[in-house]
Amino acid sequence: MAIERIDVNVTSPGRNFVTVKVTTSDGVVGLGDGTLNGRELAVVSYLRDHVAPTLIGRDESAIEQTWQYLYRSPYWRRGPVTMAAISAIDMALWDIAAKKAGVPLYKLLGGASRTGLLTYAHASGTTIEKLNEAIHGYVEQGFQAVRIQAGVPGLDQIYGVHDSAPGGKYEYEPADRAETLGDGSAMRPTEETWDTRAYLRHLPTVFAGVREEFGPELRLLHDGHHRMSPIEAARLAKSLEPYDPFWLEDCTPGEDQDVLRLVRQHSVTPLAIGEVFNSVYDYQTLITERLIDYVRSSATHAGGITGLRQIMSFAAVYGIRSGFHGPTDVSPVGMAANLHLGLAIHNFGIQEFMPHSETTLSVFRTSYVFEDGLLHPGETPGLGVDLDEEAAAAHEYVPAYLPVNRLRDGSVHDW
Ligand code: GCO
Ligand code: MG
Repeated sequence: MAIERIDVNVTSPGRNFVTVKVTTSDGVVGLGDGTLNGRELAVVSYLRDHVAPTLIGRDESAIEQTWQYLYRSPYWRRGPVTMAAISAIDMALWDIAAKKAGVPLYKLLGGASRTGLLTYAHASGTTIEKLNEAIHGYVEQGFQAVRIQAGVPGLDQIYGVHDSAPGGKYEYEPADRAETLGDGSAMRPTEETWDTRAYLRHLPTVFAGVREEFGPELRLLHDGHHRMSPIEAARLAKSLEPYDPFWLEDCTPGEDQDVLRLVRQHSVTPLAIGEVFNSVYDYQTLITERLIDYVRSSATHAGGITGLRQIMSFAAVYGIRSGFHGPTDVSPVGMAANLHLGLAIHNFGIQEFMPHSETTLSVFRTSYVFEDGLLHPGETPGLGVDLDEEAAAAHEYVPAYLPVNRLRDGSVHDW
């Protein structure tokens, strides 16, 4: 049997998603997620113009070989656009293989290593009181772990912070419709202002307020979103220690791997990095020197099941665990891929879970389940996600970008 067709679907049910649909000569369909928030159409072109034509007629079961072909043969390696495209194809081929075997994908990956996946939710609030309200909502839903982000006095809108709807239902996820300028011919992302000193002073009081309300058991995570210098990151990691954080994520921009040595020298706060990485080489120093505790990549950006499994096998040798990226800009297809791999590998740690909106879930039909704080990919053969193409067609692509971040003096800062 062979790959007969490759279609690339772009839909925007609340936010943009890029989905690859591979159809085999015997009529089996596989789906893969290639969504790259804010740069979606670059991946679409890469797939339609440069990948799809080279794969028609090839054996769909040669997954490893196809991965190597797409990684090595273009000569230009890695990068978020290339790797998102490879991810989408790889996921679709694994989906097909598992559907043909008549089993949920995790069974092809070695079977379940656990009963379910410990999952964390995103709680946030402009004040500590509002944050605590949001956390109560998640605890009531059964979550055993929450990421906590709070407003900083003196700063308006900042990363990851909004006041939840009652019941802790999470609706915030950054990707603003681009602002249209003047005659509508130019578009720009929205802008935010940042002050690291104010944040560093405030965050320990947020952790203190949450611990006081919830006691020692609830796992608390925090995302620094790449905003600190090495010494600032070390200070923050150290100042959070009394509150027993589960992890501090992206305390510095991760591409400068060496600086994590400084953070480690000063603190025992567990560290998580990697949502913007796309290959095992981005982790080489971080893993071999054990400078992180959790791998933050997702199947959508790190080369699909094949690429992410490669990273996790390497990490396993060093006792480093997974904390796969699961924001709403990873589609339900990518989320399912994370879940199947997470269930199968030995070195699973925790899974991020921002539930998709009702609108998104009316286009992507999922079979994963959340119960007692644990996610499970379900028992449907393959990835277990269907794309309703008719419903998808009703939601046209909308240009949307993450905000830009500036210091008070106007300098561009990491967002
Ligand atoms: C997270 C992330 C996301 C990113 C988003 C960018 O930890 O989930 O930091 O919220 O900002 O994926 O596209
Ligand atoms: Mg993050």
